[in-house]
Amino acid sequence: MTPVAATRKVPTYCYQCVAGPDLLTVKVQGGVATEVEPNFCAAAVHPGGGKVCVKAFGLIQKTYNPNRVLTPMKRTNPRKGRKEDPGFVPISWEEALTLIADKLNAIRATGLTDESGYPRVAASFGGGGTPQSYMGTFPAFLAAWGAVDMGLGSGQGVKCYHSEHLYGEYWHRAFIVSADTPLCNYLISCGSNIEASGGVVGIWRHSRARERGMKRVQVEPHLSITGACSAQWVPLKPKSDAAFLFALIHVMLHESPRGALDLEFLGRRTGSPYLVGPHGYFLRDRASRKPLVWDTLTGSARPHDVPGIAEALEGGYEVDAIETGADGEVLAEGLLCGQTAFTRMAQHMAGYTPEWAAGVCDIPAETIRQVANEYLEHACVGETIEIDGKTLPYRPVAVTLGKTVNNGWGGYECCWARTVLATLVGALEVPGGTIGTTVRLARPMSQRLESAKPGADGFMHFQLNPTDKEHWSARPNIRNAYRTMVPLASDGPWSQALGPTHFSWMFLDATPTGLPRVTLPEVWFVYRTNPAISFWDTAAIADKMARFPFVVAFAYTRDETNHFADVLLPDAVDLESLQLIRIGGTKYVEQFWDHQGFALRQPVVAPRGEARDFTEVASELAARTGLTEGYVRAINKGAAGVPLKNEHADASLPTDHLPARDEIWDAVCRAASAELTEGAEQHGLDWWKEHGLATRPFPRSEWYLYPTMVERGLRFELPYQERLARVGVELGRRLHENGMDWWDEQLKEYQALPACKDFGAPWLAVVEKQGGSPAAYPFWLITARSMQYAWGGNVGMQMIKEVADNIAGHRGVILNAGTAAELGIAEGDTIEVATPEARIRGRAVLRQGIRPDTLLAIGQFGHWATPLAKDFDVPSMNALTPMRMDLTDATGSGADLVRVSLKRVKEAA
Ligand SMILES: Nc1nc2c(c(=O)[nH]1)N[C@H]1C(S)=C(S)[C@@H](COP(=O)(O)OP(=O)(O)OC[C@H]3O[C@@H](n4cnc5c(=O)[nH]c(N)nc54)[C@H](O)[C@@H]3O)O[C@H]1N2
Ligand SMILES: Nc1nc2c(c(=O)[nH]1)N[C@H]1C(S)=C(S)[C@@H](COP(=O)(O)OP(=O)(O)OC[C@H]3O[C@@H](n4cnc5c(=O)[nH]c(N)nc54)[C@H](O)[C@@H]3O)O[C@H]1N2
Ligand code: SF4
Ligand SMILES: [Mo]
Repeated sequence: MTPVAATRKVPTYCYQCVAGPDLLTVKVQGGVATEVEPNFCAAAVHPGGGKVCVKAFGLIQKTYNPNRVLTPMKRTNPRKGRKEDPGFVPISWEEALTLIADKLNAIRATGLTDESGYPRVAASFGGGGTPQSYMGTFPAFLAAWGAVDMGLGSGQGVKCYHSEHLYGEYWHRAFIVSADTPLCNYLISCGSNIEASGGVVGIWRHSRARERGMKRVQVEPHLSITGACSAQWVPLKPKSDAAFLFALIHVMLHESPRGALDLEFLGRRTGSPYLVGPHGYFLRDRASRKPLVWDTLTGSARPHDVPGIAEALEGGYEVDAIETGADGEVLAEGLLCGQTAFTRMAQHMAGYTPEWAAGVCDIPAETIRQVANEYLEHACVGETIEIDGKTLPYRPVAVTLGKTVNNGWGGYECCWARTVLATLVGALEVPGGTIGTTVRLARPMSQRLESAKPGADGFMHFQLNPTDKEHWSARPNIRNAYRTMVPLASDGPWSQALGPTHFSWMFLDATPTGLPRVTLPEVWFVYRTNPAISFWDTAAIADKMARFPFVVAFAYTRDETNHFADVLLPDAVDLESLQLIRIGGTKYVEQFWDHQGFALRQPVVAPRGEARDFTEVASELAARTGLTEGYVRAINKGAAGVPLKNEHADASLPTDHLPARDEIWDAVCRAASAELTEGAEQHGLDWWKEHGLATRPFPRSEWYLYPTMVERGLRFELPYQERLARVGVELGRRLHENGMDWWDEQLKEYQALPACKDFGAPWLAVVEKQGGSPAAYPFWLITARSMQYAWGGNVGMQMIKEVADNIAGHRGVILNAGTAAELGIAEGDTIEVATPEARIRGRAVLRQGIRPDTLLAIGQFGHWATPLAKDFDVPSMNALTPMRMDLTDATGSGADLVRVSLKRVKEAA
């Protein structure tokens, strides 16, 4: 018996899904973790009351999972393949690290990049950046190493919130867009499944808002858990959200009085009054080249930033101006006819009536009008609210988009429409409205508002990848060619993972004209990602992995990706290792705090077996590759999350020797304390271990970008995308100059005012290209989150499965009960869902709450190597979704849906 005195409660954090981090305490008895509890001490500062979700309660089982990899292993079977047994045998850390260091040192001797110019070392991390909160100082090792290809993707990015990431950040510093839920009264949620995906904080905020009377309208083909607890469900056809949103704009522009809109916001805070010339570009002042507006006070055209003008929002004017297009070409000069961008938009939207949309998205025109009018009625145009002593606009209406709406064809149009809907009533970045969470492409990354720096034409600066002749990058730095192909992906630390990451896989066998031949990385590090399950066309991905010469996988259990590894390294998992991270401020999914600071993850229990802390592994690799100095320098510069030297303290580590793990984190802790308290405190690791977190207030007014825009005299770059139209023409020229015509369909997406199309059509066309007849594949197969699972990251835990299996839909493929009756399918029957190229089988789960033409495969299952999960017998849509150029949009993303056939193959037992 363990004496009661040996019971401790240890504070730590959970960041198993992107909706975190959240805070918990773990009860430890006699050195064994026995219970997870909320961190009640953090209840006052954490926006979810210091609570965690069921996934965090799974951490105890995660630690003691009998299927963990607990020693380093090496492959003994040189043949790699899904059907090949890797023949992993335990080896010592010494042997494992020597194997890896030998490969790395050989690379350093030959050169970091290969004959194509691509890094010989690649590294892939999964789930939306969450691994970074678990991998200690590994980023410092990568920084010391030099060129690394971090763009061999899994499902994150291109299957995720991709258009939102790129456009959201471009327009309003919103890597993720959220409603200002605590104040919002009317929310249109297009496939944002927040009750499953929003984490503790999101769910808490939404439940309070609904209790308060916020009306949430859930627009999606299947009645998700979020739809089920919304006021209204609008079951539209998959991939038709743009039509729905365009029709909402139409109603507001063409069926509502102008006075219902926020004319002042449009005129002052957006590019709406800018005059657009005959060629579609802004009309500019001949001398200063600034865009012109029509000043109603003087009755003349004036540059947009002249003080004291009153911009005309609508109309056409003849003005003396210059119109310049791509590559600085002068298209027209002299007396030119210009119309305001707003007028252009109004004309552009004239045809997108609710009746037109009804035919596309299968929602009655009257429902569309009802939603548009309710949105306007709730917008409170003209009202203000006081926050932190500042008077701000109050616009309690918002639109949010979920993952399939957000990426692939139609993603741009949906993001544009959503953001225009906010600007029409002045609800962008103001209390109650549509707001951003954080930045990942703009800098500085830790200060969202600070990143809103003045740029050209009165808009915010955004570092687009250059498209001019001199600076366009003809030679990509990594295999997915984000710098060459995707101006909006920018070129920061996150850009590689936000490029078209499927290209790295697709182009291995056939690199299209103009790009250097895509090569296999010589060493590939993988951690907390499982592309063989989470990406598209998973069978082909697995085959390609089998050709990688040397794969080092940090392994928690065996899985479908580390099945192809050469070396498995057991990392000390969540409750066994050490790291300090930033918490609070504003962060996705709905983490909006009134505090900010740091939290520590600490070894609650000793690592099991030979599992090692990531920081120790990173230090060893640095030492064995002769990179100690650069590694420590990177840590000093902030690669462990906090620069060790700031204006208040200097906790820098000497670079002449390798510091021990605790020495590193002690320094990080002291720098963090100093930063937080402006030098008043410099608590070390022991203090943080005891307290777990420290915060200081974060002003709520900083949730909103609007005050910064006003302060800096900036306008939101909406509705008219003049810059992007120009960039598209330039990119097209550069590509064509290099014989690259395979991006022409994507180039059409660069439009100043996007046209709405049938965005489902490309998927139907693919059926034909695969040799099928569209009529034989009448169903859409879509996917949705499960609240209990974090992607496929915790599928190996019996306790999580037990909870999830009590929630409808987890055991098979969901289909409409009426459809099932027509096809003679009963609950539990084995069904086959197929494309012309692949098929999956699973149990039929019958529901009323799904469109008759839609099937749903929840989560990402279909595992064949992960212990426990491989026996679930639940299929994955990823075996059916192809990876193709014609399903890739201009930002380089695709979407998680596919056209399929359906038949019964076996009666339920
Ligand atoms: N069908 C379908 N596919 C999807 C999606 C979908 O909705 N449906 N969503 C897509 C999206 S949006 C995303 S972001 C991606 C996410 O996809 P990925 O980032 O690839 O995530 P996972 O599949 O969860 O892979 C995580 C892996 O890490 C392992 N792991 C868990 N904990 C630890 C640990 O402590 N240490 C180590 N070493 N390994 C650990 C798990 O065993 C698992 O193999 O998936 C995409 N794929
Ligand atoms: N518990 C948990 N939370 C998570 C994650 C997790 O794995 N587990 N993953 C995190 C990550 S990386 C992400 S990207 C987010 C994803 O967060 P969400 O986007 O909120 O999540 P999903 O449930 O995948 O979104 C799918 C919803 O979109 C609907 N849908 C599918 N196709 C369409 C369409 O064409 N139009 C419309 N309107 N709706 C459609 C589906 O019916 C479903 O309800 O969740 C994050 N939070
Ligand atoms: S919502 Fe995500 S980060 Fe928060 S406790 Fe649950 S799994 Fe952990
Ligand atoms: Mo994601």
